[in-house]
Amino acid sequence: MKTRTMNQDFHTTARTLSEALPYMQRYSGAVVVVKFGGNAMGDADAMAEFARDIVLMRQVGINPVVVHGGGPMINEMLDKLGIKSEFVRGKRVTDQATVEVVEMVLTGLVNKRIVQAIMDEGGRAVGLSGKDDDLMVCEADDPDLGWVGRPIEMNVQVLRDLMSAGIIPVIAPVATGMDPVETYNVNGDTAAGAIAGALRADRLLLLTNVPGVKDGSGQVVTALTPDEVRAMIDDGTIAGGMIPKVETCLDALDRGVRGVVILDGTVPNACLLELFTEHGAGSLIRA
Ligand code: X2W
Repeated sequence: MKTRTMNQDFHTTARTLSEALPYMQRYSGAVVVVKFGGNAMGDADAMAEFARDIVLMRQVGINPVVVHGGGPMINEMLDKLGIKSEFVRGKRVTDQATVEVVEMVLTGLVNKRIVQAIMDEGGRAVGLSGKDDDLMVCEADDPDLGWVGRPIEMNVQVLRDLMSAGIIPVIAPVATGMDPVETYNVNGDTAAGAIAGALRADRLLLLTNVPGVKDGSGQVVTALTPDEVRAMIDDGTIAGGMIPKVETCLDALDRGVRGVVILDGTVPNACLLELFTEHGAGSLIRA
């Protein structure tokens, strides 16, 4: 025989689930592109937790698409190989030797780690890069940067095919050029914005290691319009590494993404907090 003592924690769990219903209904069938930056990845436990959130999203009827970075992992491998690397305006100057390392690290180590983490939580995931099925075709972004790509043509049918089969696509930001022998290194945020735009995604979540866009007094702004973002760039409130990030957001909104959120991916359950609670997380930018 078993007896039951009702514990407050179980009630809280049940209430939390119940309160999430309207959000689950709102996002049912939605396409949510999640950019998982190298700085947000952390240790194996943090990776497992991220994967669990993604699998939960899929379980409640959302179509998550993961686009990852891996800048710190590329740095580590370049260091081991004794290849020097520098960034100009937030992008890695990428010569031939560097692009080979970028492709190996992103499409190999990092991509497969995320795919495995999602499968470990009971989801189905397939890893691909911009090269697969010509998903993302690039041209040189800036001659000074070498093999850094700017997406010029997107073919997202492969993502729709995977999503409709219940499979979570996990994409490494590496692409071909108009000449298929070329390999381009694409900034992870840029790739996520281009993919979200081509999918006309309902949400693009940019997971990073800062809590969002901050105002003049250092407070995180929870919601802002593209015009407000432009004004904050002009008056210097948004500066440094946040500029390319918000520019990616504005570009994604121009391409038809409904809303973009910059949030701290190192906070536990960051995606769930954003999608399924009144509280939300980070800074939401939408028209
Ligand atoms: C990036 C690609 C990886 C990336 C790089 O080489 O580091 C360029 O800078 P995070 O972790 O999202 O920063 N590409 C052109 O974006 O990683």
